[in-house]
Amino acid sequence: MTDSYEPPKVWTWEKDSGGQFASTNRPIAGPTHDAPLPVGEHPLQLHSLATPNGVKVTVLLEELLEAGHDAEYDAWPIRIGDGAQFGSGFVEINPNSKIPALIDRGVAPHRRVFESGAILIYLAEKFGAFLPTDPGPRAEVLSWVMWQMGSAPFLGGGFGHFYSYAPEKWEYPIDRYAMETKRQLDVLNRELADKTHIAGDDYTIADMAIWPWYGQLCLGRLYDAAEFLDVASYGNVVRWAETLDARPAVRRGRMVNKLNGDPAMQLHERHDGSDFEHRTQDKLEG
Ligand SMILES: N[C@@H](CCC(=O)N[C@@H](CS)C(=O)NCC(=O)O)C(=O)O
Repeated sequence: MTDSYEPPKVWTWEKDSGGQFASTNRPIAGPTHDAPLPVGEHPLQLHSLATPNGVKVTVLLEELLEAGHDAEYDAWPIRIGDGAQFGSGFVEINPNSKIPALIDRGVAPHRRVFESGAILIYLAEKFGAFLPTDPGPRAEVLSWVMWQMGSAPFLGGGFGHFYSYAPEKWEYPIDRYAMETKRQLDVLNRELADKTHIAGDDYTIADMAIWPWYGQLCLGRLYDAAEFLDVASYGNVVRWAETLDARPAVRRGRMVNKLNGDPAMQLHERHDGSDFEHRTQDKLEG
């Protein structure tokens, strides 16, 4: 990092900043092109991608289905590397241009929901599951959902960005965000010392919010950073992460709208429970 940079009086957008995603980063909101969204046959229409923020919602939907709720949904991929989050249809359902976003067409008027935490709460309330109704336990679950929403940008946008995606390795930001990420892992590790789940003994949307980020980090799936952050030292988080990872609905949730990696784990579009069997990329390409 050059230490001679002197910020100008007024920042202007003159060049992209380099690094992964630079081609889609921009300092203005709003749509860049016309692109109506597709509509499937189910009331719930999810537009997303299998990043940690997307996986939170697909895990919840698959858990709801597994528990017998009528939560059938269509899931459509938004190719953020190609700028699809700036298409007019997507911007209508999320003015912030980030996945995930949901449309509930089962209510009149149709309802849009954006921000993964808001989608988790909306679905948990709609189906009366994975979120207690008693004010005390409910406050505990919502506290952890909000903790996740506030904390993960330091992990993803901070640590992940500078450790994996930035055009060069700079010690200052990597140090700063590695320290904060490890502090957050320690928060979880202490909490999970005497509980099976993050908000108590029940599996809730707090676990579903936190697992795709911190659980997958401890399973070595995020940023290739397990060794660097010594995730093995957070034994309680690792145990919890492995327990959730073994759930069939979590495995299915990870597959939905996944566009890279093992073809057998990629289900680009999800319209029916049988798609996991018949429409993964290995089957479509084979
Ligand atoms: N706070 C948002 C964050 C969503 C988010 O950052 N989504 C990323 C993928 S994980 C995205 O769509 N990035 C595209 C972009 O920034 O242009 C949420 O939790 O829903």
